Amino acid sequence: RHGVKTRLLTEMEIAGLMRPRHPSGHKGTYGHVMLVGSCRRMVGAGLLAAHAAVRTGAGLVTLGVPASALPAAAGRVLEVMLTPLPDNGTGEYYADMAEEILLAAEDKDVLAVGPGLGRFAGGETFLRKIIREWPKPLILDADALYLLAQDVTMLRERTDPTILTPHPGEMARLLGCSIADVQMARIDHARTFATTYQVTLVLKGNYTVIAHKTGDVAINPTGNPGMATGGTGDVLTGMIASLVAQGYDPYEASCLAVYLHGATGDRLAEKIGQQALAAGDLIEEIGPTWIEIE
Ligand code: NPW
Ligand code: AMP
Ligand code: MG
Repeated sequence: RHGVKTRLLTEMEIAGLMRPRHPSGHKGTYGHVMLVGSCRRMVGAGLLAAHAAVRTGAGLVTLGVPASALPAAAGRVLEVMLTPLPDNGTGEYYADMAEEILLAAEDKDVLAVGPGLGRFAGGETFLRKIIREWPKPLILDADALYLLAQDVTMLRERTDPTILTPHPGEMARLLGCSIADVQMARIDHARTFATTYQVTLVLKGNYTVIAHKTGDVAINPTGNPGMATGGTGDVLTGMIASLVAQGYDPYEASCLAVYLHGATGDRLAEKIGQQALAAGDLIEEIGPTWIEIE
């Protein structure tokens, strides 16, 4: 492999990526995020992602939820718009919903699928249609990665920018190997996946690896084990989606969001301790952390 770079992200590089808001900017300037997730059992996951997208600067944020889970999601994050999606009758998604999602997302700038999506029969067909037909940046996380693991090669049908954010368990499932195998060669696995499928691959965990489709790799030094708690990954997905909606390049958005997410966790750990750190607290600390870095 010639010319591919591996580097540690620095605060200076991240500060250089951060863009000031334009004096005459309006909510249309900063993009519209569409998230799909939050089934009734995990309504919090999509709400965390959506709230994080708001706090990272997106102009507008819409969260799609199964129709009968909408009352449970309503009013929790006032800035977020909700869209009812096909429901199997119990607050879980119904497989035949790709068309409706594509329609709901038509005027949005980025689509992120997965936080609290659930794992439903026929989900693979649903995801394949989204991968084929969604013509703007796509982020796949959490249960969308579970569905993708049914047939990873469906990614070859994707032509537009794509970001995957697996934790080591999800990465192992995508590769059909053990978590120990993933952890033994994190950089190699991330790079090979990104170049093979031409996606941005964010392999999470201590020293998150961000691999570009060309094979370039960035390693993130921020974050701490206080972040090993439910919902922190969902927050990251919302942050990446927010930056992509604002026009950041998908790889730069991933590097910036991962660094900022970890630095926010570090700042919060100073304040309340690793033990007490909760995903929702991260969201309120994104702004102060951004200011500190910029
Ligand atoms: P083990 O066995 O614990 O050692 P899954 P999920 C492994 C939603 N959520 N290093 C882990 O290993 C999500 O959005 C909802 C090593 C286990 O085997 C999804 O929709 C919340 N191993 C859904 O839940 C808050 C690691 O991965 C496996 C690892 C399922 O997501 C919580 C677990 O992964 C949650 O976000 C690491 N760093 N990290 C809500 N409030 O609504 C993970 N593993 O089976 O894919 O399930 O990640 O829990
Ligand atoms: P998820 O498992 O999808 O909820 O994602 C967990 C998030 O917390 C990811 O962004 C991880 O990188 C981060 N995280 C979890 N454990 C650690 C750790 N020990 N050090 C740094 N970051 C972590
Ligand atoms: Mg997750």
